[in-house]
Amino acid sequence: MKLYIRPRSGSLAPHIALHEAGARFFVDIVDTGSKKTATGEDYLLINKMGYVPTLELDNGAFITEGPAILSFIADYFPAAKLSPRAGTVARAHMNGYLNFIAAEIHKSFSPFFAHPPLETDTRQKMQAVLNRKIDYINGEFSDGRDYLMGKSFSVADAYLLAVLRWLPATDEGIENWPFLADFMTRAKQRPAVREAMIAEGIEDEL
Ligand SMILES: N[C@@H](CCC(=O)N[C@@H](CS)C(=O)NCC(=O)O)C(=O)O
Repeated sequence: MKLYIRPRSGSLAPHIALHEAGARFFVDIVDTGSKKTATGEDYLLINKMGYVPTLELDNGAFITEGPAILSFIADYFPAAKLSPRAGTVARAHMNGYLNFIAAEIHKSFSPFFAHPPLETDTRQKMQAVLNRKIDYINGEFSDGRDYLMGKSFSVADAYLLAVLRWLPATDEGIENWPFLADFMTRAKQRPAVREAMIAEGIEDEL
């Protein structure tokens, strides 16, 4: 398998998931500006939108879109127990979290990486939009669960960690959401999370 990533972006989530699964995989780093990969491939032939992540299978198939890749990894490596079993209500709930993180949280962070930066007014409005979504996911942990699906770490947690680490690009800090601050501390103790973060050059956050 080969995972196409841009370090420190949303592709950190499948990177963590592959480490959690104990998968044998290669990483190719994409320059999302030039759309070339570190091994010299034309990335637009791999992912028509030119964004990361993309997972390439050993048979040459490509899987795009973060939640689809995460779901695939969970199903392909069942022994790693990175999701509830397909066809269960719990699995539907996990898919709900994947979609919420992708469509609501991930995309609400995007304006904070805009060039040129947002005007103060718009930035405040965007912060309020983002806060509301983070409030919701913080509240999910108020029942004492360790991870989104309960006791056990799932691919949705890998995605949640990958997006929450962008908070420093905004005007709020993780300390404003105590359940999520605890979640981040807990998740970063996992060997697979540490391996992926070290590989992406963000060991200073551990
Ligand atoms: N819908 C896509 C979004 C992926 C995405 O936004 N990727 C960002 C990094 S977090 C990216 O590659 N941006 C560069 C670009 O759009 O050119 C997914 O879920 O995979």
